Amino acid sequence: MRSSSYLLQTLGLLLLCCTVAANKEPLENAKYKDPKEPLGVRIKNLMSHMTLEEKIGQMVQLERANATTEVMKKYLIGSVFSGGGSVPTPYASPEAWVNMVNEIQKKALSTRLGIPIIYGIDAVHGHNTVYNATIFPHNIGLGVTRDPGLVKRIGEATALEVRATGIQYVFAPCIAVCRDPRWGRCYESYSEDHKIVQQMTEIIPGLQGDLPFGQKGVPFVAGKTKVAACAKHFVGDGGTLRGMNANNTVINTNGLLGIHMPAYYDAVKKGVATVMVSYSSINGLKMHANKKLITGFLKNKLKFRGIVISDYLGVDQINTPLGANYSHSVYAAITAGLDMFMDSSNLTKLIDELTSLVKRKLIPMSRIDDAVKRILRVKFTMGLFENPIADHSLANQLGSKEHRELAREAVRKSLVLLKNGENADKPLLPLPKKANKILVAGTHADNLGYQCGGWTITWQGLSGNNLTIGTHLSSIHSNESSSYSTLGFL
Ligand SMILES: *[C@@H]1O[C@H](CO)[C@@H](O)[C@H](O)[C@H]1NC(C)=O
Ligand SMILES: *[C@@H]1O[C@H](CO)[C@@H](O)[C@H](O)[C@H]1NC(C)=O
Ligand SMILES: *[C@@H]1O[C@H](CO)[C@@H](O)[C@H](O)[C@H]1NC(C)=O
Ligand SMILES: *[C@@H]1O[C@H](CO)[C@@H](O)[C@H](O)[C@H]1NC(C)=O
Ligand SMILES: *[C@@H]1O[C@H](CO)[C@@H](O)[C@H](O)[C@H]1NC(C)=O
Ligand SMILES: *[C@@H]1O[C@H](CO)[C@@H](O)[C@H](O)[C@H]1NC(C)=O
Ligand SMILES: CC(=O)N[C@H]1CO[C@H](CO)[C@@H](O)[C@@H]1O
Repeated sequence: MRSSSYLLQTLGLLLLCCTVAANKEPLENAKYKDPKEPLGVRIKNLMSHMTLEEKIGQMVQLERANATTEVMKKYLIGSVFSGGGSVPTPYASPEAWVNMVNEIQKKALSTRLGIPIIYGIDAVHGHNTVYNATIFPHNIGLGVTRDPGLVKRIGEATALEVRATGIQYVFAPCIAVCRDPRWGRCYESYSEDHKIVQQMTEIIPGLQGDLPFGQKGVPFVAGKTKVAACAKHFVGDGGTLRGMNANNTVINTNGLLGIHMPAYYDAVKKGVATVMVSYSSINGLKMHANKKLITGFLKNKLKFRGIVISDYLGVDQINTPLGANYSHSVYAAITAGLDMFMDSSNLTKLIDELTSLVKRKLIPMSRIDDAVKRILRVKFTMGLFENPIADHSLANQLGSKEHRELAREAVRKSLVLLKNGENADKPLLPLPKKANKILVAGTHADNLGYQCGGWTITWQGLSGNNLTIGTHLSSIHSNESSSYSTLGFL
């Protein structure tokens, strides 16, 4: 009797352990650790070592404040990010950022498989969360420069500044085609004209590096001075009803494919590593639950092979109110083709739901494997396994003179003069060299924070002159070579 109950126990144990990795090869010299092995071999080998828990952990991106040692190790988290305005300390130096990111990275590296995290941040007009970073004009300004080469150089500069802080991933560019200026996030769009938005996807090879000759459409990041980019927000974010943010884009197939989709062709062709899903809906269906467009179009038709990431709590918004019927939301998002959840608030709920959906076979293991393969592909491709820890060697790139000069060039090229005076015979500009008074008007006139707009230090930007450095109004005042003697304020 004893031996049969032992058999039953063993069987039970085996069943319980059905999520244990199949590969029994010793980890010390596992193939995935060898950079000389081809990408496909490394991915396959690592996945053969992974348990369900380790796979699901890779699919979660947490806010830095939640990335405690306990959580990182217990849930085997694959990615961490800085939410809008989330900084190690106010005025943190690039060195302090590097140390913070490395601290979290070391937690990930100390887990069984030692899979490095990828750390993301909204660097949407320069490395805008970071004190003393170069702030470039917003996309709406860059669009009017009609200069894709300039935008590519801005991508290169931004990548260096982001790497200066130890970060490897940016949630940019926004390739929305803003069709209604009432949309509050219109400034994040290069243009209402999809052709201009398409040209400006040149920022992607700027951020990530140029795809090697002959390669097309594979996620690519050229090493330690480049960052993974993110085309967002897939798709139709700039086409919502009356410009209402994250609302419904009512459109037929021709409109969708002709206006909002074209820039995704360019982004994928140029090797964009990730795509972020939009909070908005298409014809009443939340994009986070849209299988036809995420899997059917982006993954199958455009052959996108990188990571599809949610927007923050985007999955919680599939059902209303926020967080309702969460099990269904997780199911719908994964079934639609989502690979990574940006979600800090409901970590244990998310992991429990996802695990349970897989164990109940409502989500096939093949879907989880597709997601994990994409995440690992990006991590291996960008050299994260070889270079997970950042050093301080790029610190002087943050806010460098060269980058500030590039920003000035962009500002000059983005200025738009709609009308110069009453008529061409009586132009108002240039202003006369000698004038007694000049009126500088408006709440933004003496406010660098306001002038920099949203996504500057914090999510919605800031007021005042304390946290941004730049050409201050007083410098016009004090400019000895100008003859303006009085400045008026409103
Ligand atoms: C659009 O906005 C309206 C008004 O706030 C809201 O009732 C509706 O649910 C929104 N639709 C979507 C798809 O978000
Ligand atoms: C959750 O959503 C599913 C699918 O829409 C639906 O069948 C189910 O009734 C919902 N459950 C609750 C509690 O709302
Ligand atoms: C995440 O961090 C924030 C800020 O520290 C905290 O308020 C929140 O409770 C944390 N959430 C979880 C799930 O740990
Ligand atoms: C800003 O960065 C530049 C270039 O790295 C550096 O020279 C300068 O000291 C920094 N300024 C502040 C206030 O940190
Ligand atoms: C800006 O700095 C000044 C001088 O240090 C201080 O008095 C003021 O409160 C600061 N303003 C903000 C918004 O932090
Ligand atoms: C001061 O005026 C001169 C001549 O107009 C100009 O070249 C220079 O850029 C100005 N400096 C500043 C800080 O505005
Ligand atoms: C499913 C769930 O609990 N969602 C919650 C996630 O966190 C946000 C913000 O804390 C809540 O509002 C949601 O209800």
